[in-house]
Amino acid sequence: MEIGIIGLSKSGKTTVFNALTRGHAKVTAGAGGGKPNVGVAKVPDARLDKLTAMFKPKKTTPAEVTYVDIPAAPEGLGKEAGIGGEYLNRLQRADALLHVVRGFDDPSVPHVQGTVDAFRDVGTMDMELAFSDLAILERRLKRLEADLKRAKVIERDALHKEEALLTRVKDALGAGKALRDMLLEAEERRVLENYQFLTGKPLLVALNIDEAHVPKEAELAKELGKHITGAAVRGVALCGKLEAELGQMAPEEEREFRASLGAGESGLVRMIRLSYDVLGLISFFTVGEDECRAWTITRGLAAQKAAGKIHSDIERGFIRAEVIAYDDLMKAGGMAEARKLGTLRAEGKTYEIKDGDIAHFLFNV
Ligand SMILES: Nc1nc2c(ncn2[C@@H]2O[C@H](COP(=O)(O)OP(=O)(O)O)[C@@H](O)[C@H]2O)c(=O)[nH]1
Ligand SMILES: [Mg+2]
Repeated sequence: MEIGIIGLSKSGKTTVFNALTRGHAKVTAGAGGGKPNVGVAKVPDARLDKLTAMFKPKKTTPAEVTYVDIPAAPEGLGKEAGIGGEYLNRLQRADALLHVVRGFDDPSVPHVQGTVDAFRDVGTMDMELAFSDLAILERRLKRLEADLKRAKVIERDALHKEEALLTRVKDALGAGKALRDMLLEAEERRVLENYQFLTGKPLLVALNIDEAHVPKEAELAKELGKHITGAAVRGVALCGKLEAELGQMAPEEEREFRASLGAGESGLVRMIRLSYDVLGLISFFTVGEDECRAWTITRGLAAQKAAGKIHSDIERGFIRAEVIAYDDLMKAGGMAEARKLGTLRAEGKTYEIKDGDIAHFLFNV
């Protein structure tokens, strides 16, 4: 699962990327360029911490989300020139987009549109994404028209169907509706998936606020919420610069510093969780003396498929899963007690793994 970072030039994309991945990618006041930065963020999860305390494993492995910071934003981005080329290709490959919006005031960092206005920029990027999709739609519709002229009778039906679908999407986009908010049949979604439309991807909007505004983070996030809509859109406010600096500190030092600034739970932690959430992902756990680990799956996955995340042999030779809900394990205080209480139970191949389940798979190959 990969999240592509987008935003106007100098909105703080690389800064936020560094904060998320505790990385050291070069922050530029200038144009930037070169290869994309790819990094991994560990998903903070208090449940995994509790399981680690219970099982005292040699190793704890959290879930991860991959972020991609694409440096060479096209010159015209934010000026209705559209998104194209390698930049577009990279965005199309992402499972979701993270839009970093400039909310910080700093006269030494110029803004593409001259002034700092975060909510204007939220709208600008929505337009850019829509323009990009519209350009792809128009090209495809033109080609379909040509194909239809040459098509055999038996091919016509499918082409007409696709044409009608693309026209519907185009009209909706033109009316300001993102693809992710359109009501579509499963079959239609499948057809559209091939095009990797940007407005069809889940979107996370990060308002990159001023250091001075950190104590007002929650309030600003709420304000941001009024400017974003849709089921697959989330918003968060954080100070990228501060989070990047805090990320370089030792955990204890970070906690003290955060408290002294009046900063609550890390905006970053919230953002990573929301990334997970917006992608429709959940975690299940495996526990033991060697390792406690969080595994990432999409919601609704059957036990046998989930087992395949660990190893293909476990999926192939799946016999059954021993499963317990996180809360039940905490209530019982341990696996042996849970077994006695009957909350540790056996489940078959098709059991749908729930968020927070602790699973042990029995298999035979
Ligand atoms: N004051 C302040 N400056 C920031 C903040 N976030 C980024 N910057 C600065 O803005 C400039 C552009 O940041 P960068 O992350 O390279 O932006 P990008 O072009 O979107 O990748 C750099 O000089 C950063 O130090 C912030 O929260 N506060
Ligand atoms: Mg950058």
